[in-house]
Amino acid sequence: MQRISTRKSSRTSAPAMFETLESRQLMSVSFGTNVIQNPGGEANAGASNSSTVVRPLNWTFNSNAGIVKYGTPNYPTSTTPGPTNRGANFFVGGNNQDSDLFQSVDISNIAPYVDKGGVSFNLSAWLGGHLTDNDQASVFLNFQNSGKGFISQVSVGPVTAANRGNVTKFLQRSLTGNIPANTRFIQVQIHFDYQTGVYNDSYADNLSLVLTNNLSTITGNVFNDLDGSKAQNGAEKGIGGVTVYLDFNNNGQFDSFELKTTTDSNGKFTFIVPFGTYTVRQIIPANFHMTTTQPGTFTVAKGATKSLTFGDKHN
Ligand SMILES: [Ca+2]
Ligand SMILES: [Ca+2]
Ligand SMILES: [Ca+2]
Ligand SMILES: [Ca+2]
Repeated sequence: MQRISTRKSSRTSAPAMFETLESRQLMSVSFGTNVIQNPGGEANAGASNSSTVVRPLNWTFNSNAGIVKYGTPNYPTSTTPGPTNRGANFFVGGNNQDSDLFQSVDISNIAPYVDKGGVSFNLSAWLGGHLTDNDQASVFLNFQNSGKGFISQVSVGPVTAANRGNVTKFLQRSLTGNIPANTRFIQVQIHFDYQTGVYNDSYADNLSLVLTNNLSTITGNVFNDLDGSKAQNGAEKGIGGVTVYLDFNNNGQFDSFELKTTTDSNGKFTFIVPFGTYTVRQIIPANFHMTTTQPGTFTVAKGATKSLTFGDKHN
């Protein structure tokens, strides 16, 4: 029980120490690709003995966590059961105490989707250890708000000696879930839990964190079509303050149960919606008429964006 409480305190209290270093990490994320930088410890050369600590690029650290080269005596080799594309190095706990590696992923640029509960994640990692030694690695995702305050946590692992059958190897662990609303940073934390011996023999490699947008975007603009050309040309500007709505019953008018928004000062509008079939209309400003063709009913796929343009000309 004492071991568990030690691990908990290292998870919850340690991260705040690394604020400055973390803030230099990447500033935006994309869907459908691994958002972890240096996810396999390959960005710099690992240590080739147990007394040297080499820190992996893109990660901050706690205690003696680092990277070691495969094939270093008494460590896993290129043929140890584990990931096929393992590269030259793996992450390791270091000497005889708990340790961690941290990386903060800034997801502010996808906030509108996150806050509607529309972004899921898939986390996977290869986690390993040495023979009967029960040192064990886990990977946590700490979901944090804009001030890096804690929201919630999920994890994969640990992989114990029993899980490995007391054989030196890596096992893959993965988890899929939904990112909680208000998350702006995902702190990825590899926790190396020390149990026995003179060295923390917990290992990790090939981390992956892929985000999926389960919502769709309908976006566009309303412009002042001064010359009636049906295109926004020359100095024609957007029209702000125009009501644009999703005409759910397709009756050509706004009904109280329909979703609406208002164009910004540049005439832009955006709806974030479940994938499906929509008809978008504007409430044409007084003394204007629409020059462009009313967009028809369309289907927008999961994660896709549909763009529309409305041109209006003064009567
Ligand atoms: Ca690697
Ligand atoms: Ca050990
Ligand atoms: Ca025009
Ligand atoms: Ca309607």
